[in-house]
Amino acid sequence: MKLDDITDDLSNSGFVFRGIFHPGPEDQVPDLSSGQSTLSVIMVGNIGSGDFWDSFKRSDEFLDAVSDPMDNWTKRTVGPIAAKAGGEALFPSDGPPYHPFQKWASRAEALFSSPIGLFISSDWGTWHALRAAILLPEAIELPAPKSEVSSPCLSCEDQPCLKICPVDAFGEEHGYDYLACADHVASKAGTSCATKGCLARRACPVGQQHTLRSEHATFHMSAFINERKRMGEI
Ligand code: B12
Repeated sequence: MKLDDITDDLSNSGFVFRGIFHPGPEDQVPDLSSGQSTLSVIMVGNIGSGDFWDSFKRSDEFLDAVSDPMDNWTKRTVGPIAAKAGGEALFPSDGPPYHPFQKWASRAEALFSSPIGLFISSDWGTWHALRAAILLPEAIELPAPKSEVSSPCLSCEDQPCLKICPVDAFGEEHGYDYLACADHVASKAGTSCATKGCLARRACPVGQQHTLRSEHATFHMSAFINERKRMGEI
């Protein structure tokens, strides 16, 4: 199976090929369930809303309003693409313990940790997500490396992402205070975060053209808040 066939299958379903790497022991990539070693890992995700959101909105999972619709649709769609390629898929929601998807993604393409914890690309900022990793038992030839890129945060003097959060959810001392964040997003004062996406994320000047559409942002923020409520955390 050629890499082009896999990337075509992914893009025909609304997903974006996010790069490929050959794992080493430090990457903590498991073997396949058949016992074969994983020799290549293909990262799958989305950038902004784009085709991904439109494809998801047409899915049975979205239309039937099942629980965890995006995760379920992703599993139903990417699982068979991985199997057709002779491999199997892992998902970021598998866990806890969770697989280190951000670390794997940064092995597959130029991604860097940002001051607010999300990983950033110089092309699409933080407006991307990871949806699956396809593990393959063969060492697929890696595409030619692109020219060296460094983190856009290194040349960002103002760091507006760290100044704008009304509840100071991101701080050097406390890391990401996700409960303060959730409390705010669930309150009237947090309507902007709840309907347009995290203010700190939106303050970043990088990749603004990939900002999520309002309905897509609302979907993720509602899921974040509803889960905190279900867990009795807020
Ligand atoms: C657990 C988790 C959370 C927890 C974090 C709990 C905490 N302690 O901070 C909660 C539920 C709060 C959360 C929230 C969100 N998350 Co989250 N989360 C994960 C998950 C499933 C596992 C992380 C993990 O344990 N990794 C393994 C350990 C070993 O690695 P680690 O580096 O120590 O992991 C830490 C960070 O990933 C951090 N973290 C996770 N999410 C977020 C989000 C923010 C804003 C920050 C600062 C930190 C953070 O928490 C982890 C534990 O301390 C990953 C998926 C994955 N498998 O990686 C997604 C993931 C990291 N989350 C992601 C996102 C986008 C979000 C949200 C922004 C989603 C949304 N609503 O739009 C929200 C944040 C709300 C906001 N301000 O907008 C993306 C990040 C993509 C990127 N660009 O880097 C991931 C990769 C999922 C995905 N499908 O792409 N998340």
